Amino acid sequence: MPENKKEKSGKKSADPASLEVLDAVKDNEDLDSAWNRYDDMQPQCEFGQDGICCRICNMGPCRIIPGKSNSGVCGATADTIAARNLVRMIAAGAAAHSDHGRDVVHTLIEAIEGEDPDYEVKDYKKLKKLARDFGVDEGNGKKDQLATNVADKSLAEFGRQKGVLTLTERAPDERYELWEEEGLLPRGVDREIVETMHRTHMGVDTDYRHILKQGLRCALSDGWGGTMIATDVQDVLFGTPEPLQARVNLGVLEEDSVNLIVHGHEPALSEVFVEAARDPDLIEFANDRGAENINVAGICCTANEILMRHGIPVAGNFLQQELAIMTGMVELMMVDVQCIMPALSKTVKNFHTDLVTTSPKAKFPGVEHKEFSEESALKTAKDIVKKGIENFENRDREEQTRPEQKEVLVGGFSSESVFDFLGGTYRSTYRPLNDAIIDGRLLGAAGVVGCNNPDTCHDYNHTELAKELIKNDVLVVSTGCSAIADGKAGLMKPEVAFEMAGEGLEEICRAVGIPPVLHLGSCVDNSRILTLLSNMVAEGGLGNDISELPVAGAAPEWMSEKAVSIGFYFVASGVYTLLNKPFPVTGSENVMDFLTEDIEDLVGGKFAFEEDPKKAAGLIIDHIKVKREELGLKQAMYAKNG
Ligand code: SF4
Ligand code: MSK
Repeated sequence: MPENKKEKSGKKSADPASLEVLDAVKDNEDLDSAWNRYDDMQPQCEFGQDGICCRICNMGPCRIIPGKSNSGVCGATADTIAARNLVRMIAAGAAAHSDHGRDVVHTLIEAIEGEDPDYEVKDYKKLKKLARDFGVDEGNGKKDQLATNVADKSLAEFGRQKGVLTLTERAPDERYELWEEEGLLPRGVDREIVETMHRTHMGVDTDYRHILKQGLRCALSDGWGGTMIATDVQDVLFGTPEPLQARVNLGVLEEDSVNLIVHGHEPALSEVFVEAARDPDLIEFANDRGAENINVAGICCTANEILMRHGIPVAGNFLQQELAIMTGMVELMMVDVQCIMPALSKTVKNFHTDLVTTSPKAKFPGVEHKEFSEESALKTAKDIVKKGIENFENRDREEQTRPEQKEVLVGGFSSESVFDFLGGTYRSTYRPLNDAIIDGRLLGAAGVVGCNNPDTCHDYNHTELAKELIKNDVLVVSTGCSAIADGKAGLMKPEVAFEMAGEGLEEICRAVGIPPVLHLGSCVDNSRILTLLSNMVAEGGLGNDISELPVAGAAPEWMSEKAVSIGFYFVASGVYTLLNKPFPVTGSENVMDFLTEDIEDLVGGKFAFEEDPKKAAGLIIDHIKVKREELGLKQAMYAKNG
């Protein structure tokens, strides 16, 4: 069994609320959790961990055993097999993000063309910016015409067969030219995913470098295509987030209110769900049933979406989805797509919680399905809210566990609003940020993102890494479950900078009132980080390409295929990217060398793997210092960063 933080710390989670719930249910033999199931799974298959098993054709399954079977039946080597497996993970991750993006565009179309639609364009400025970036005709100047043109263009981007994804032009010129030279400029995401699957079919692409290059291109079509369109169109439809305050952790569940949880990724239904829960008739219905109010809270990235735009409380991140139900306080959990544990359907059988699936793409056996469509979104949302209210009387107050822990956070940052804050009185500008890096008040910046995984003490790596970075004057931006972990740990309160940040970062946080860790949103909002990096280059003074910036990325508790795609699009964009555990390719020395060394010559970014968050922070800081030196910047202003 691999060494991990769970063994070292002896804890399943760094989060006291999660530990409290796990402790409360530990004697219930009918209940299990991701942690128990992970333990039951030990030892995990080493061939799988090393990425050297192949079952893509029926001559297999094959596994590489050095000295016995050095290749598959077809002759595929460990290098080929590991590379193929990895890029298939990228294709699946890119598909998940991008299908999400496509659905958001369909919601935009409903907003424009629907009869009595439940959606409208909320950010016209962003719509115009997107139209300009897409080079689309502004039509008759009317909002609907412009939105139609943007929606048509966005949809066409997904299946783009020829040419290049338009939004890659947001990257610095040098980056774009590098992608062009290396044959990495992506076409439409559908096209890249299909080609990735084709190339990794039995008997097609055999050269691991060539396979991995296609992985990079596929990931770029996600980051600068499907994912970026998802974020931008969501901002157009639901509004670009602005800084706001919210609460986070299981303590947001309320004793006297109907607790409804939304979990998954796509905000189209959860946006109207929030609206439905504020409906006076439904609140009155809840009051009649003995509840004081209707309390909507979120899990995972759906949580981040409605937190960012409405300040809706977050109940928890990925590993807390089962725990929320185990509190016995949740009347209903509504789920859509991605990161929803199949185990939920069994967990709810032990509690009064109703589980409802909503996406046409995701049903669970034995679980009620109330299908969402844009045409009847509000009606569906109201039906689900009502169902949750009706379940309020079934809560067993004797059996519930009520964790007290909840933290305050300031979230709602975007690539636009962060830098309004940082000093752009008359216009958004990255000048103050770049200047802070140039004069050494900030050492640099890091994006810490991604999932939880029971192979690592829950939240520990996220929070320890962030603490270590801010202590060393590295501004942290965060998304996904990592952002939720940091929020729970109190790292998203401006005042935490006074206790935990280095002197330079503290000075900036004090001057502009921001926390040292900025919540940038959900997993698709990693595209905000790409935009932010491009804007930093465009502002000037920090080189001509993303790879020159004193920045890094990290996913210190990663688990999903989406995280693999995200890691690859960051590296392909020139970012040094650190993961706690390697990708499942360790059975191929060549593939490992390519990812941690050779890839840097190709794209300027590379991967590093380090499980200990303090050592990981050290690697990031060393990398940032090298970049500063290469830029000829004086080292950081404050002695400890010297
Ligand atoms: Fe085995 Fe080759 Fe078939 Fe893979 S493609 S299962 S290595 S024979
Ligand atoms: S939800 S992809 S566990 S970050 Fe986006 Fe969290 Fe990872 Fe899912």
